[in-house]
Amino acid sequence: MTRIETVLLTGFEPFDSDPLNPSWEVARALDGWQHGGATVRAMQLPCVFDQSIAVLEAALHEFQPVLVVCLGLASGRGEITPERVAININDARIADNAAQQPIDTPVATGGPAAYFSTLPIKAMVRAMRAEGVPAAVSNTAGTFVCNHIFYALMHQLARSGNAVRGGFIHVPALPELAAQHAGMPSLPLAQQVAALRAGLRTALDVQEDIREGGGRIS
Ligand code: PCA
Repeated sequence: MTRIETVLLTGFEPFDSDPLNPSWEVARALDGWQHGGATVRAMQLPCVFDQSIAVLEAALHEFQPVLVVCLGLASGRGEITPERVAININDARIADNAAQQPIDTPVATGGPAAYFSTLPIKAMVRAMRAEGVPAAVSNTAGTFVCNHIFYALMHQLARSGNAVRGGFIHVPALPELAAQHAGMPSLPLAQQVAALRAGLRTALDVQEDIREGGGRIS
């Protein structure tokens, strides 16, 4: 029997009274996309502390993916940003979709302060740029539900002890969202999807990340 390899790609439901969440639009556009014997399975996560982790963990258990990439919206950013680091803190500036607003609580009690992404983030950024899409490494995923799920994912993968790669990518607003917020940068869906295809290809094919500057002063 041929083993079907799954790439789990998650996006979030809308939050903060937005009508849509680009991260889910990108994920679902890639549902069923294949590369090198692996097939993308898109899944929507609730924008809710803890509940999002339960949904993710159930999906990890069910699909036993070979690669896991979680997506979220970072409105205000104009580039696709693979995240470098997840930190063990919840500090919500706004309430989540279940009206919870944790302040300075751990994602996982007793867990390490942080985890690094195990995706080849520099090579992914290069591949995305080669598609003509603005991309950059980010050194903070914030302290809201995106960092929360990123940390929980890395914590789970670390504890499972297998070599499954995982990480988180923030995506910009779509033009239809930016049209409601003056000055908000955006990228069209087709460009975001093209960048993610390049990023996923890289994450599946490239073992060693490249050595290339990705630091920022701020
Ligand atoms: N972005 C939020 C949570 C859900 C989403 O898409 C964040 O950056 O934490």
